[in-house]
Amino acid sequence: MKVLITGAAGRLGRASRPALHDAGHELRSTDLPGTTLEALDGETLLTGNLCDPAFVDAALQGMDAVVHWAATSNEQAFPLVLENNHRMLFELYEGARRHGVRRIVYASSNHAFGLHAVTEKLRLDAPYRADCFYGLSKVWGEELARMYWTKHGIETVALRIGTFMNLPPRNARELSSWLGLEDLRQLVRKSVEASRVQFAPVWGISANTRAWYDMSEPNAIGYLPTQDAEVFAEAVAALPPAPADAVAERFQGGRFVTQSWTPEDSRPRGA
Ligand code: 15L
Repeated sequence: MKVLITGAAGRLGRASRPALHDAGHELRSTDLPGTTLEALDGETLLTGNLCDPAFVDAALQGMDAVVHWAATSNEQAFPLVLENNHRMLFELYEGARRHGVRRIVYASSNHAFGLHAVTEKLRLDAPYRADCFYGLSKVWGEELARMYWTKHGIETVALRIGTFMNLPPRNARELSSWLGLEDLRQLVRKSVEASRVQFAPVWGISANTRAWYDMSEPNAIGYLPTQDAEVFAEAVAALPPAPADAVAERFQGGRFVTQSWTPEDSRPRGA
């Protein structure tokens, strides 16, 4: 299959490209001008800004599918999120319409659900609870993708990525949210290769014992994670304790929730 990878020089792009390459897919990879990237055998590299429709046309020409990692990937000033997440996604899906692209694998995020309490176990149809503007852009992105399936027949696998750092878990939260490298590779390959997915959300984490998601629920791509952050639990317990943060400990989104949080005693009276 001919696959475009965006954000190819980022953490997720770098880690997932070999999986698609080794599976025999023909890769065209993009990132912003100035990024350094070494091409894999047969891979074509292209630099430019996906907010520019002319670059989107050049990138999508002849592609069957897109793995879209490019985005602002944490909480930032709203105008930046608006440009790199909302606007870029609009340009990409409009480009997909122009070029007859069959499927987009979309990097959604656990932060679209980050205001759920850590005591909850979510199923795939759980209500969105964004924890910041970045998380909110992922809610918008999932709904945009669902709309493009229904109105234009462009399929999307929405990967609700937990924590992928290409490292073992670094704290207690990551024992729940961790995604291991082998599972990431399986996830991306199945997202591209599964037949007929329509609009399909999938939790992008490993089979973590402490997962906040019901990983026993079947998903449309047949993703079956094999790694579990729990094997690192002892090592995590031995780390120096992180500074206490009652808000972060209460919500799945962790410190993304604490950022720009108004303490209860500073809120409008009666709130
Ligand atoms: C995300 O969505 C971010 O892109 C990533 O940098 C991590 O912070 C991750 O979530 C997380 O929740 O750990």
